[in-house]
Amino acid sequence: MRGVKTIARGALVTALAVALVLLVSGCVGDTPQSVNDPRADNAQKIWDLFMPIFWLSVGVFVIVQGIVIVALIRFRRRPDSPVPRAIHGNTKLEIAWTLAPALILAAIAVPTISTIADLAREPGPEALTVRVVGQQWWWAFEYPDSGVVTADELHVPVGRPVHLELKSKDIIHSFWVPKLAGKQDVVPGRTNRITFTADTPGEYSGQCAEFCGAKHANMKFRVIVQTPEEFEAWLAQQQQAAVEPEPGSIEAQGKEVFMSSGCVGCHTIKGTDAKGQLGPDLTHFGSRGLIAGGVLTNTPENLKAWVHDAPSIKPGQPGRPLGMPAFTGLTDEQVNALVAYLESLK
Ligand code: HEC
Ligand SMILES: [Cu+2]
Repeated sequence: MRGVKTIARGALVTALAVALVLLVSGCVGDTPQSVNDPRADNAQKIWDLFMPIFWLSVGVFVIVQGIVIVALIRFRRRPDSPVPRAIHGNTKLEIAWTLAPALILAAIAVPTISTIADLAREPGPEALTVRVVGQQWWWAFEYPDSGVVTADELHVPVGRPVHLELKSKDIIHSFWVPKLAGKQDVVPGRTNRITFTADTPGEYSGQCAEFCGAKHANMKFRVIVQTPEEFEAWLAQQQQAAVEPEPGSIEAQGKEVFMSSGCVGCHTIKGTDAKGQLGPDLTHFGSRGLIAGGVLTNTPENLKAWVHDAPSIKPGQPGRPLGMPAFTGLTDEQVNALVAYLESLK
């Protein structure tokens, strides 16, 4: 008996230690995709709804577990205890524990429904509209008022409502930037909406939050919140045609490789013959910080690796090669020229 008790005590201490480590690990500093640090009205409203419900749940948990523990200890079997009297139901108790949760749920429903309605409200005419197109496995961002098209990075001004029209090219995705706005499904054949007003400039990471196939985990993006002046400057720059390389330069060679290697079938570079629609618009690729749904940061070395063998960097499902193909046939010199050209497209 002694041995069993010692083992049980050891197991309990170990379990508590593990639980404590897990609890404390929630306090680590840098949490780029945490909802508990809202930086926009949308995320703030959800957080303000979540906290009271969380503490209410803690109260329910403590009361229910307290009653269970008291009952276990007080009414436990003792050596000389008689066989307990059998009882059949208790109407008063049953009404009480049916009514109490119903009342709690009704109380939670009031602020929940009003928050849903609040978040779904149409923004005013001053809002910036951006069309977000989710596709396996990257995000395109289109600014219909200025004709700008980009990928991987959504630029928005601070303090101005942003109205996202969410569309899908293929299957269901979900758009989620935890610090700015709640999740919203992106469904083929319909347009869903998110409105938020960011309150702090900075970079916020986002992620597809609906399993959408082999590369789902690499369907990331970034929201760059800028001051209105920075944002207008960025927009003006993105509206320009692609930079034209100096004749005879390595960038000019790269452009030639690009135009003759099949890249044009899938990519657009405005002002050139590249008019493909399958992959991201590369007109200003050099001004972006991420490659291919955030699987790499945009550096010349990473871009080189990507152009050489994209499928091994962003692995998918064998036999179903969706996405960018490998270009292992290109020489090192050709890839270096391509990289110089693409990085010059600021
Ligand atoms: C069959 C279509 C196809 C061809 C051909 C193709 N690409 Fe792509 N490319 C894509 C797709 C799709 C993506 C997005 C992949 C992803 O995010 O998973 C992509 C992504 C990229 C990116 C990253 C863009 C960004 O903003 O993140 C670059 C750069 C790129 N391709 C360059 C090239 C070059 C250079 C060539 C020619 C050597 C080429 N591509 C040929 C389909 C293609
Ligand atoms: Cu997705």
